Amino acid sequence: MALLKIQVLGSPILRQQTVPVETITDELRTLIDDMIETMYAARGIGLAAPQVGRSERVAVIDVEGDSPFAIINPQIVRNDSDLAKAEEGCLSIPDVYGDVARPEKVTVRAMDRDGREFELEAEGLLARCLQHEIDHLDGRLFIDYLSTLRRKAVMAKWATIKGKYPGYIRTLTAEEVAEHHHRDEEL
Ligand code: GNR
Ligand code: NI
Repeated sequence: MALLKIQVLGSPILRQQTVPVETITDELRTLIDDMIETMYAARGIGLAAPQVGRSERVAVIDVEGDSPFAIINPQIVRNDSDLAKAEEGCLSIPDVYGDVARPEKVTVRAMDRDGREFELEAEGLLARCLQHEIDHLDGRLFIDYLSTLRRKAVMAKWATIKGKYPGYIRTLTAEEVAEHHHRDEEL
């Protein structure tokens, strides 16, 4: 397995549309495994392919911390008209947070890593994470939903942070990875 580099805000691939997966190859399964490892090392609850510089329509999610799964070619087939507002962050915009209103419940149809189609009815944080990841697959980021005022504040903050990521690349530090393994041992 391998840790992947994370693309941060400013990297063009984060704004590109992804390409649906036609066949699930061993190479794609390796990508999925590496994305799961990277998500854990970065302490995220989800990670989408464009965040690791890839354009396949695939993301991984683990909201509970013990049950990672992949969504391949996901689509939202139903969403609740009730919106819920909660704070979001993104591994591609480190140290930036903002409130986003999204449908409280969604039904997502996708393929799993074995090519089987499944439907997932979700609410709460899982529903939010699914929508956040599917947004990534369409080139959208959570900051796109902020008010003009809040977005300006967030971009001003990002201007002070982005210098830490030359070439719009975030390489997880040994400390970040060590902290992850340490947490594993405690469980
Ligand atoms: O780790 C993450 N936390 C999170 C919190 C609220 C809503 C969405 C997310 S996803 C994010 C990881 C990430 O950037 N996935 O694309
Ligand atoms: Ni994200």
